[in-house]
Parts: sequence; structure tokens; C-alpha cells
Amino acid sequence: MAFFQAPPELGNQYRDDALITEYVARVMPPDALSRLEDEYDDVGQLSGGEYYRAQLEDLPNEPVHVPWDAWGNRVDRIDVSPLWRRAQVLSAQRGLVAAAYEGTYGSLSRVHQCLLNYLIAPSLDIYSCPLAMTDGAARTLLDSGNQHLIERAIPRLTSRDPAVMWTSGQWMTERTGGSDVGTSETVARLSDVAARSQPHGGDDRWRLFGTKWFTSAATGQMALTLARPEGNGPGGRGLALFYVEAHDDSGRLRNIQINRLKNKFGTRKVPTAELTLDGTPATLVVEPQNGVRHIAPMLNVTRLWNAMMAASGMRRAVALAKDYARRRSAFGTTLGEKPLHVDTLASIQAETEGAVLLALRTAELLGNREAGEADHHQQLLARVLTPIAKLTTGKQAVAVASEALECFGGAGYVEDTGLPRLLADAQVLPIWEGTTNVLSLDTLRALAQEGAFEALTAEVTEKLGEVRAAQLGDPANVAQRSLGHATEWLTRAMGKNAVLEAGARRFAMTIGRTVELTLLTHHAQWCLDHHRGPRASAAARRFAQNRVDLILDHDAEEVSADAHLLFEL
Ligand code: MFK
Repeated sequence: MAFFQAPPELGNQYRDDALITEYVARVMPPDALSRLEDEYDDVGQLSGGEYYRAQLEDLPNEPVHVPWDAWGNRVDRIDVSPLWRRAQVLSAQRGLVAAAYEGTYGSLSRVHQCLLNYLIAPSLDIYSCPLAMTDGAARTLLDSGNQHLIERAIPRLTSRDPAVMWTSGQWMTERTGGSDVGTSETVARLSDVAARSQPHGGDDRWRLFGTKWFTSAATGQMALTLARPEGNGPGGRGLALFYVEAHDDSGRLRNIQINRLKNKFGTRKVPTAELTLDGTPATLVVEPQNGVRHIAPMLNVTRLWNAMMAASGMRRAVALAKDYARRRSAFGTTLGEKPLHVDTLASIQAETEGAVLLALRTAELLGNREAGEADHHQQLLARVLTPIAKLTTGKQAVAVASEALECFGGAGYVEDTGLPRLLADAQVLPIWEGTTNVLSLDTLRALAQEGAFEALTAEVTEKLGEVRAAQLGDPANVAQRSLGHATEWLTRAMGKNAVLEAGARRFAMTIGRTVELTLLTHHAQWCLDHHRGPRASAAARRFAQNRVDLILDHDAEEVSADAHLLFEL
């Protein structure tokens, strides 16, 4: 009988995740633990079972843009994949946005929401994208203090009823700038006529004209967007933040044309569109300037999502690769019995655990701030760790997905196994929501606030201060040394702008990896103290052996001269 390889399978994605079950026991409120575990168990089962199977069946389906109806009317409909339609219902019912706003678990409500998404997202084909933007829009409107818009949109954005829940877009990117948003060309004109006979939360006193070049998940009922009120100056300060309701009462787009869907390398289930705004009615959210500053809460929430989704994508890739290692035999034994294969899996497992803990720590800090429980020190730390978590985990996600695919040999390169999507979908993570370089510079800006660097170093030294076990001595020392090295570099580079900028990525990545190692080591100590076994210690030790400190020690002028030589060649 001919040989056919059994494909990888997934079990309960909560129960099978040792790190997450430990984390839940360590961090979540003890009096709610059994209820929370039941919920995570349930979602973990859906993720590894029903929704994973549905995802595999859904592989060939992609969103379709229908510009015209049969009678020649411009309709600009987007038909999403069957799994996305189910994801919309599930997201509302499971509170994948709502959980962060209901306050059920106090300042840990944000962490709870992140855990739910961490468990289910890898089976929902990047439906996390509209959810992230919806969450970001809710946070931004709440922070704006605009009561009319809050009353109109928040109950919808955070609803658990699939028939009521809205998703939101985040229309920022234009042809002039994905990163340099301040160059946006969309113009806002004040109109004397409100656009609706039935007033809603907004006054719709403005009309927007321009092209939005890359609008992810253009299926939302509303969007937050930036435009330059006529007569305003250049840059991000001359832009203003606007609220747009996309459809009129009969469901037609309101002076918005969908030019086309983007033909992307990954996230192909996400209907990313190019839009023309041709007099789109819009409501000013705060004031007619400082749009970049006012949309920053959205950036920070979606960057946290990016980090959580990077971590959950890594976890999915490793779970599949580990299962496969038990099923696949070569050269006489299963891959799981081959020392080199096990070593490879250990490395990506440790990277994944570091990413999970960094993303969750960032969520803890955001949750504290949202619950009004963060002191100044924690607020600074949240601001600094958000770009660091996003940029560090984004890079890890690509590397881990690539390594995991290799664990399947040729099958990892064949589209109908579903495996190549892991890598293609991971590749967006360092790109959207701020590239690695842009966020490295943002890290420097965040650290420039008074007290921010002290908040960061205190995070590392306080957590490491709790580590006592001899088997954690090495990882604790590596973390302490790399923090020291990064601090030294920053002190030397201070005031030399070109040096600071050229080294910003190595610095930010070093800090990100140092914080990950710190959190792994701290978590491992807790596991030892609570008789959870040596697994977490092994993760910390393995992570410490992967490169943590990326700072270049050469003379800064020499590094820069070499970089120019290499660029010009
Ligand atoms: C898996 C799920 C993931 C989520 C999926 C979401 C899909 C959505 C896809 C997208 O939409 S991707 C597009 C996202 N675009 C970006 O992330 C833009 C990246 N570029 C930057 O972040 C630039 O640094 C930035 C646009 C902010 C630079 O613009 P400017 O005009 O040069 O702004 P400037 O002068 O640096 O900052 C203006 C103000 O905002 C300053 O405050 P003040 O006015 O009080 O001085 C800044 O401090 C503040 N600010 C900027 N970034 C901030 C911030 N405040 C808090 N947090 C931040 N992150």
C-alpha cells in the first residue's frame, strides 16, 4: 500500500498551551479563575476544532469587489469569504472587542479580551484586522470626549449582538505616505448643510475629498480618518480627525467609491481597498487640527493587537509543527525523536513564549491605564512598550513562521496545506501599523519623555529582582547585561542625531528582547514557586541563548561609513 502522510492536527488551543494556562493562573483574578478557564477552554476548543476545519475548507475563498449591479448602478459591494461572515457573528457573541470595555475583570478586562483573541484569531483568517480597528476606534472616541459620537458609536462598536455590532475602518494611508501620514492630501471642506435629514451622533458638517490608498477591511459601518481642513498648514498638525459613517440609510456608500481591492502577498481574506472620497460627509471628532495626535490612541491599540496577533500566529505555527513532528517519520524515526529537529522546535517555542509575555505585559499596562489605575510611571511604560512590543514581535513572527514552514519540508510550501499562509500573513506584521524602523524612532521619542527610561529600566530590574532560582541565573544575567549595554549605547549616542537614528532599530530590538527575556525569567520563577515544573525555566534559558543583545559595539562613525559604502555599491 502506498504511503500517504497524515496532516498536522490541533487540539484544544487553551489546554495545550502550557504558557497560557500558567499565565492565567498567575495573573487573572483568583475568584474568577474557574469561570475564565471554562471560557478559554471553550474558545480553545473552537479554535483547534470547528474553526480550524472551517478555515481549511475556506482556503480557496477570497473577498470580491462588485462595482456594478446587473443594471449598471454603481454598488461597490464587497462580498467577504464564508469564514469571515461567521467570524463577524462569533466576534460579537464572544465579545472579542466588547470584553475590553465591559469592565468585568477590572483593569484585567483588557488582558481577558487579548487572551480570547489570542486563542481564536489564528483560526479566523485575520478577522483580527477589523476587530483591531474597531477597538482602536472605540478607544479613540472615548478618549476624545466627544459625547455625541460616544453615544452614537460606542454601544455599536462594543455590542455583543451580531445584528448591532459595527466594525470600524482606519483610513490613514494615502499615496504620499504610509508612514509619513502628515503628507496626506485629503481635503476637508466645511459645509453649511448637514448631510442627513435624520441627525445622528455627528453633525456631518464637513465634506472630504481625496484618495485613501490602503484601507484595510473596507467593510466597516464607520471609519476614523484624517483630512486637512482647507487653509490649514502642512504636516500632521494641519490634519484633523474625522468620523465617517460609510453608508446612508438605504445601505449605499456616501460619496465613497471603491476603486479596487489590493492584490496583496498575504492577508488575502482581508478586503483591503483603495477608496475615493468625493464629498464624503464627515464629523470633526475633536478640533480642526492635530489629527495625528488625536488618532494616536487608535495607533497604540492596533499596535497592541499587532503584537498579540504576532504572538498568536507564532503559537499556531509552532503548534502545527510540533504535532507534525510526532506524525512524520524520516530516516527511521519520527521527527520528534531527532535531536536537531527538537532543537529547532525549542528555539521557536522560546521565541514564541517571549513574544506572548511581552504582548500580554503591554496589555496589562494598557488595561491599567484604561481602568484609571495607572500611575505616571505605568503610563510612561505603556507608551514605551507599545512600539517596542509591536516591532519586536512583528520580526519574530516572520522568522518563526518561516522556520515552522521548513519543519514540514515541501508540504510547508504547498498552498492547499494552508501552511504557506502562516508566513504570508505574518509578513504584514512588521509592515502595517508602523514599520520596524518607524517604530524604532517612535521608541526613541517615547523614551525622550522625562522619567520614561527610568520606568523601563525599573521594569527590568524589579522583575529580575524577584528571580532567585540558581537555574535562572544565566538568563537573568543576560537580560541585565543587555539592558546595561543598551543604556551605555544610548548615553553615548545622545545628542548625535545621525548615530542615534542609524542605531535605533538595533537599540529598540535589544530592549524588546531584553524585556522578553526578563518576563520569561520572572514567569519561570513563579512556575518554580508554584510547582509548575521546569518548562518555563527551559524557555528562559533557551531564549537567553538566542541573540538578545543586538547593539553594534564598533565606533559609531565606522558603522555609519560602512553603511554608506554598502548602500552606494
Ligand atoms: C493583526 C491586527 C493588526 C491591526 C490591523 C490594522 C490594520 C490597519 C492598517 C493600517 O491602517 S496601517 C497604517 C497605520 N499607519 C501608521 O501606523 C503610521 C506610521 N507612522 C507613524 O507612526 C509616524 O510616526 C507618525 C504618523 C505618527 C508621524 O506623523 P507626524 O505628523 O510626523 O506626527 P508627529 O509630529 O510625530 O506627532 C504628532 C503628535 O502625535 C505628537 O504629539 P504633540 O502634537 O502633542 O507634540 C506626538 O507625540 C503624537 N504621537 C505620535 N505617535 C504617537 C503619539 N502619541 C501617542 N502615541 C503615539 N504612538
